[in-house]
Amino acid sequence: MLNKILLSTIFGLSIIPANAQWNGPKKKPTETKEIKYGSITPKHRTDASMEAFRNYGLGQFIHWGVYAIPGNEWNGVSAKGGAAASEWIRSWSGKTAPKDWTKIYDNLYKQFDPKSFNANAWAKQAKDMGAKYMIFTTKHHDGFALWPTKYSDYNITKTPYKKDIVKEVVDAYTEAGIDVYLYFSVLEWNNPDYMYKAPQTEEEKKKYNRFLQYTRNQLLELLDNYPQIKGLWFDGTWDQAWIQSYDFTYNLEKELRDKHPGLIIGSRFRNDEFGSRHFDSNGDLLGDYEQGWERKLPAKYEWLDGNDWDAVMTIPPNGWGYMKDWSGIYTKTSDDLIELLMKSVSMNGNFVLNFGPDGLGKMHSGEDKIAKEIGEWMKINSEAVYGVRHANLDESKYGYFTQKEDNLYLTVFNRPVNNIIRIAIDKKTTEIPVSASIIGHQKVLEVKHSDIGFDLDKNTYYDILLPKDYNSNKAFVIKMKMGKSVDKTEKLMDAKM
Ligand code: JFZ
Repeated sequence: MLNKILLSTIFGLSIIPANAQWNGPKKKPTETKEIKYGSITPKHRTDASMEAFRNYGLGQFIHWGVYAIPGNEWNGVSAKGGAAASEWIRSWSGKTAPKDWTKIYDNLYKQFDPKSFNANAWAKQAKDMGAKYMIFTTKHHDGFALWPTKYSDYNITKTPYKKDIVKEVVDAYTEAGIDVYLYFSVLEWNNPDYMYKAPQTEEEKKKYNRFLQYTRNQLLELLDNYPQIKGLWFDGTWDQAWIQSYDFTYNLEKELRDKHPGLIIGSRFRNDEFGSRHFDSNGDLLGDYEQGWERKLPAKYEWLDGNDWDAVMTIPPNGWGYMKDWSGIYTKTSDDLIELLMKSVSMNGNFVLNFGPDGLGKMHSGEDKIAKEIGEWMKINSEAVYGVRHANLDESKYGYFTQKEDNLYLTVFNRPVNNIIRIAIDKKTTEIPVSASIIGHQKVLEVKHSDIGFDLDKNTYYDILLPKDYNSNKAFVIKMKMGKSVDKTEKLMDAKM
């Protein structure tokens, strides 16, 4: 919310509309409207590509572009407070901004020569971390293209590096068995044809139409160049000019899908003719999954209304591009991130962790550390992450449930002092935990039925006894086998009052 206010008032560049807020359950419209440009995809695609998306669990985001060179500072002066985020540094303004900053920024590409860049090393790190898909910035709001686009000169071939970075990334990750999605910002700060407000005059319409055709050309070009990609991750689609182009974007979505069967597109691509974004005016999701969980998670599974979704997350509080200096800010720990990961997958979402490599192509040392720690954890516990689904149980104060067939997982973040993990099971269900163990730990855990007999309680309880000598300084996963109940819960009489 604060971020949105900042973006719209300080920079006055683009305004994220209020209907893109993700603070609670979506209000369903009370009446259905006649919509011509609404959702064109089923609520729940069941094809192989979409099933793969649902099984990823963990992903990696990479924000890379010429903003990596300054790394949120210039000549030792921090852009903190002067720019919305490190990848927004071009819009640095106020007292701390260097003289002629925009000009300096727009010439940075002449120095872009990432000598340490090794796409295979990035892919290996992502794989070791446990990522099953990755999203790569082909072009951020500054308009700089990391692939040799035919449609703009502001691209990688004009840098000393010259080579097609998007190709290197797509090839390396695909080779490593990680699915690739391409991030694409429609918004372009320094394209003279770009417009924030809807075009009014004939001349403006002509100009914006050129921009729309340019956008279409680039997208078709990306699909032609990198046919292995699984999806497109859109951004910068909140300005009025784009919102008013619903006829164009509707047809473009169809064209992209026809050209690339199985393509996965999130809800941040387009809107209907009433300006309704992410969800059309009848409340139907636009695109294949909900793309509004950015630096935040749903508090309740019910808010999601059965839609697929992903959450994208930064390690610093904000800032997606490289940030040289991590001092003086809270950076999330691997414990924080593993908890966000498990919370996401427990609600059927994918968790996507962002990395912002530096101007030479190296990850921040803090990111290296996080990737390693998450990877070590995933090596033991990933079966509670991949291919799992929301478990139909009451929330647990110890951690998060996930489920796969007859395996129920509880990732424990809060260990009780008495070492008894109490699982609440609906009395009406016949599936109960029949055995339990800690993943990565040999010992079988004792499971006891503790039918407490609370009056009017819909649940009965199963106690899992943790070995007192089992110590862990990270979250651990209790794996339970679910099976048929043998001892029937006694039917106690409920009090009449
Ligand atoms: C956008 C970009 O502006 C940012 O630089 C980064 O690439 C991020 C992944 O996406 O930022 C947004 C977009 C939407 C919201 C917030 C930040 N939103 O809807 O709350």
